[in-house]
Amino acid sequence: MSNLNENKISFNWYPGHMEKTKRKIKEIEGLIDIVLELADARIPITSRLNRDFLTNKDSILILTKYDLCDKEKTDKLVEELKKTYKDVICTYIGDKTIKSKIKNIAENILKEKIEKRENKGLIKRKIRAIVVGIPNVGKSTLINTLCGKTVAKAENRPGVTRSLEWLKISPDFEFIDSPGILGKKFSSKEEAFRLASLSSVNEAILNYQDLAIFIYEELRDKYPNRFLEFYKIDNFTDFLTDIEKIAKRKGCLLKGGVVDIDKAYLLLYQDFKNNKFGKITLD
Ligand SMILES: Nc1nc2c(ncn2[C@@H]2O[C@H](COP(=O)(O)OP(=O)(O)OP(=O)(O)O)[C@@H](O)[C@H]2O)c(=O)[nH]1
Ligand SMILES: [Mg+2]
Repeated sequence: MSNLNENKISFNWYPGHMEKTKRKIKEIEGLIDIVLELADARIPITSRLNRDFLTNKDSILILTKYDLCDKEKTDKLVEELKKTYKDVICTYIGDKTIKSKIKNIAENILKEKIEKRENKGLIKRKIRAIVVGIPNVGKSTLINTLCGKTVAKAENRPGVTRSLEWLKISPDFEFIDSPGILGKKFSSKEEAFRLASLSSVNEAILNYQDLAIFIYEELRDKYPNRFLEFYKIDNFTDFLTDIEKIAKRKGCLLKGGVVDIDKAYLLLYQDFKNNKFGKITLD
């Protein structure tokens, strides 16, 4: 049974710049050869864009943060996703093969188009690739890797990239970096909380109690031993009992030794966000 209060999870985060981004992408759609859609390897299904733009373009799905995921689970989902995309690849920071992989796949997909241009006697031009995905998934980081130097600002919070940016440093590609996009509405509370727990939703709108309940339940159901071992708890009782135990163990206390429950909620979220429970896949 879930402790989550359905009435409290009404948050939606859809700032104006997301709508603007979609509009701007539609305006330049004709210039784009290929879409690199990024999703988080820990939530490969939930973190995909439900796109109503760039629908006629060839797309490669690139799962980032593969270093943080539960590979056995994610690899199974990759096989499923291959039915929907031209190709699906996984990557991580420091992946030395990603550059050649993307180049080969893109050239292969665009072979006919490139040959047509050559046959018309047009000069060879770089492949124009747009990188899209939810906030904080690693779009700017990937572009920096592919360009071999820092050309785009990347930080661990959503909403770092604010506008479409053409980056022309790579010898083979012109990349367009784009601000993160989410759907107008989350389709379920699980979707909303999975995205929020992995830092794709602005922290300012989060209710840490709800988030802590969600994380507690996900770990209890999917990775119970890791949770128990990390907080040195013998077994699961219920959320309130267990969060109080954590609060006491971790010194989340107010004056007079009273449990600081809000601090404990925040601690659980931060431990989760900082990958303290090992490699996980929630989808
Ligand atoms: N562990 C790990 N961290 C990653 C990976 N890719 C990106 N990151 C981190 O994720 C955070 C967000 O990266 P960005 O490249 O800024 O993400 P973005 O999609 O451009 O984000 P917005 O512009 O805010 O939408 C940064 O702290 C990166 O270092 C990865 O493969 N593995
Ligand atoms: Mg960015």
